Amino acid sequence: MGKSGSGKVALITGATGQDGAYLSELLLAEGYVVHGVKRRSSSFNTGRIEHLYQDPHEADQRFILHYGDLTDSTNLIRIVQQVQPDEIYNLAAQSHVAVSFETPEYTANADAMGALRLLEAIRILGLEKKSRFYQASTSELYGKVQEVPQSETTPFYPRSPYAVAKLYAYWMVVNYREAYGLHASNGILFNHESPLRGETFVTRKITRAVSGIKLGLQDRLYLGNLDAKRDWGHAREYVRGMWLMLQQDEPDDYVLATGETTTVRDFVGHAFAQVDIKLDWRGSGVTEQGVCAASGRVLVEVDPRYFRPTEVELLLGDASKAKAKLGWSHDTPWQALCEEMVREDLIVVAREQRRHGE
Ligand code: NDP
Ligand code: GDR
Repeated sequence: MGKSGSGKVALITGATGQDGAYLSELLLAEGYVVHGVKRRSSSFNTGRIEHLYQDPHEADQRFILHYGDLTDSTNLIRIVQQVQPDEIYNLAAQSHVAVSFETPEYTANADAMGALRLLEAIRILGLEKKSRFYQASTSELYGKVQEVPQSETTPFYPRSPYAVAKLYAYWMVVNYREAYGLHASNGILFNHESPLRGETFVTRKITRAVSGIKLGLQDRLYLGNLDAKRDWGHAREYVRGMWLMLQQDEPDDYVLATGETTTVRDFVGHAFAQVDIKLDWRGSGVTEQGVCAASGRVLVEVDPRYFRPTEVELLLGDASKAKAKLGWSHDTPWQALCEEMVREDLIVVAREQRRHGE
């Protein structure tokens, strides 16, 4: 596989996901040849990277997709062998915490064993000195609150099959670094969102619903735990941190976070305010409702089906290490992130409305 621009070749698993799309853009802009792994699916799953697509018949391709799956080790070994990557970003995962309670075994296979399969591929192919490795670790590792804010030294207490699977991957990365001298790093990333966020994560679910309600396509938004607190940043800024980790002389583990935490309820209120709807909150717990102050209409209702068997109540990250050692910073406060997501979803939902009307 040829080299151009920066002279580096990157392999991204999960290239079709939110972070994969932003990271692909960043690495292409940095002059990399980017290889992405995508899953076979019965419908198109490349919407987020359509703008990066290059006709495979073009000469000097810099963005190349391979079919693959984290549950298939022979496939992963073959791709790594073919690509000979300087950098591997393991972003692929069953990434939905609530879904992991429904599919714990699959989640372990993809999220825990998947990381191991890639680390082993590096070793089997003798690429320990060539291929640097980034693992998409998560603030979900902190789970039940042990310390606030959470940093690289805060003890882990995972609270979902997703988090337990990611805990295994985290320690495998540390172990392969220590045992075999791999340049392997964990990014312990707190929640990061964008207009490309999957539609079933809470921020995007909210901004889509606000747009649907504003445009008269949806009556009500049903949510689970409104008291949960998250440290929400912008995905575009977080993928830069992933890249910076692999540019360091030494591998290490880093928290990326904004240092501010917000309840789901406040995010909902701010999102509705963007379409000039002021919400009043009534009731509490399962009876809580968000009511339009002007019309008295109930727009938000709690539905216990969205509660999780075990919840992560509070995430608030301390990214001092990443700031000091990587020179990483974030610029987008959660309010601006929310505003951008509502703005984009008003466009997306109106387009869908026109398409359905045709
Ligand atoms: P997404 O859910 O948007 O993307 C996940 C990607 O993984 C998609 O490309 C998906 O493919 C792919 N994938 C899922 N299962 C498999 C599999 N078995 N084999 C191959 N590919 C698979 O996640 P994000 O982009 O938000 O997150 C990226 C990574 O970072 C994930 O590992 C996530 O767990 C982790 N993370 C995310 C945070 C966040 O706030 N966004 C915070 C901390 C960690 P398809 O498109 O076909 O579904
Ligand atoms: P999270 O993100 O679980 O933090 O994992 P999500 O947006 O799913 O939930 C955030 C919080 O909102 C509460 N919540 C709801 N969540 C969803 N999805 N749907 C609802 O209707 C709803 N109502 C309330 C949740 O209970 C939770 O407290 C994300 C993923 O990207 C992971 O892959 C990543 O590792 C972590 O962020 C950091």
